[in-house]
Amino acid sequence: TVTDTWWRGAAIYQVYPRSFADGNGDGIGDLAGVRARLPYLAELGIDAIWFSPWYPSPMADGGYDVADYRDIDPAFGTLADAEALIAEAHALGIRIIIDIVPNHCSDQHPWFAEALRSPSARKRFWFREGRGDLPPNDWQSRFGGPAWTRVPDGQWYLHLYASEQPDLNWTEPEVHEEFEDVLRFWFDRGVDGFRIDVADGLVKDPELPDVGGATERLPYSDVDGVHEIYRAWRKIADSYPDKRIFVGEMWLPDPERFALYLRSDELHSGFNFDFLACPWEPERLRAVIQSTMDAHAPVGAPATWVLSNHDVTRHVTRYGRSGDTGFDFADRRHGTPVDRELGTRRARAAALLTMALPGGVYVYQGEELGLWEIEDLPDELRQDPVFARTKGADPGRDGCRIPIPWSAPFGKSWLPVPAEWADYTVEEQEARPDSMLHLYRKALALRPGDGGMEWIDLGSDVLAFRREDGFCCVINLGSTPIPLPVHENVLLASGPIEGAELAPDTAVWLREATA
Ligand code: TEU
Ligand code: CA
Repeated sequence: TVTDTWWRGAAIYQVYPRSFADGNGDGIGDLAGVRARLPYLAELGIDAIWFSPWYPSPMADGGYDVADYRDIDPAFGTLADAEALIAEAHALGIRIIIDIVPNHCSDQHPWFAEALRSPSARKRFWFREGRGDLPPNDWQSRFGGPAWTRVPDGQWYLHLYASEQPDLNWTEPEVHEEFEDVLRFWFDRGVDGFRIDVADGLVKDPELPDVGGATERLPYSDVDGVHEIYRAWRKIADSYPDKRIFVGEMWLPDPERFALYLRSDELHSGFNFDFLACPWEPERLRAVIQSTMDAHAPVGAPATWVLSNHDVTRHVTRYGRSGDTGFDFADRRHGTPVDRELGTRRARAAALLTMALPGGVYVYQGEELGLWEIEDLPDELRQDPVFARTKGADPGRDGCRIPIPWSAPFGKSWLPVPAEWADYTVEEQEARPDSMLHLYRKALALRPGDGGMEWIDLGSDVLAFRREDGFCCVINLGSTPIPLPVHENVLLASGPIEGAELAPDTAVWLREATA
């Protein structure tokens, strides 16, 4: 059913197209593969799919280097395939959100090709003279190395990511017009919303000042003028029937600055990445949940909860690391041992935690199968530019982008599927009632709506809260079992319930008996 508020409590499933499902057996996921799996996603119980970029791309950054914003990469299919997919998803009650990448484009985009040919056509990008033989300023690429690359005639261009991803210059009206037109292009084709890549980064301080040692309020992140862009975009979304939405990707340290993007005339929601950096500790988790709720409440936007995505170490692995300190981008490097059984137990509990909280929840493909980070990929197979730009110091993000194991044996694929995943296939998990897949299905079916929450105090090692209609979630984060309140009915548990006790690293959903 179409409602105006569908997005507020939505469960949104992230498809990374290259790695989801391969319809034609060439080793690369594609739209035909997704269409064949729509019934799987409908049965899983999600409300929408977010597609990582599906546009024509040389794939220097897995499609986040877009060469044409109005078409589909031939490896994935055609525009007609996308239109059919949108229609089929809608028929199953699933909405479609697509990625838009407005901070930069591919160096193969016609605009950049033109800029390289003629210095007079460079104003859509950030071209500057260097300082002698040095780049124009000290900015570093988020993938490692300098954020500037020199072209043959001696000028330098800015790229906050790979050198194949030149940053667009949003002081140019033409850039605004182009992206507004791209929004309409896809809204006209039935897309329900956009995930905005690097949403905080579009506007730069035009002075391009050195950052020195600064780590906050950088001249290329969260610069005030960016809000004007989203006010214009919101008007476009609101001009369409049925509710069309934006979710912004903003990695900002300050929850109040983050909330500014969620004002009622800007974005509908934003990714809350706090869980990615939060270790599995009751005090820290409680604080993260509370600060998220506190930041969202004044702007009236729903919170969102994210455990994994295509950029970070999968959370089974994070939660299984000895001495888990939460993810940072160095996490991939520290290589401490992983207790996968522990990580899986916690991932099961974390699923019940995030799905019990008010607001929206994101499920990254494969998290419903309990997949973990593949850390031992041979270097020659690694494709993420992070690996090359850091000269291997950071292995990059390929380990969370391994294709989904639908059934064994596995065919060829652009990254190899480990043999061990034969025990974690969709087919295998369908047949096993205690599998992660069945836990996700039950949880998505039973999760509460988008009302408020109220903490219940069951001691410092326990996170417990109440939602509407007597729904409660209790998680034991301590190292010893805790008694379960006996008068309550168990709706779902992340692990076996022995007698009336909740084991460590286990979550339970209960319905309070009404007095
Ligand atoms: O990511 C934005 C971002 O800055 C980080 O998540 C980045 O991936 C990390 O610093 C690398 O270690 C978005 C996309 O999610 C990511 O996949 C793209 O690579 C990036 O933008 C550029 O488009
Ligand atoms: Ca294919």
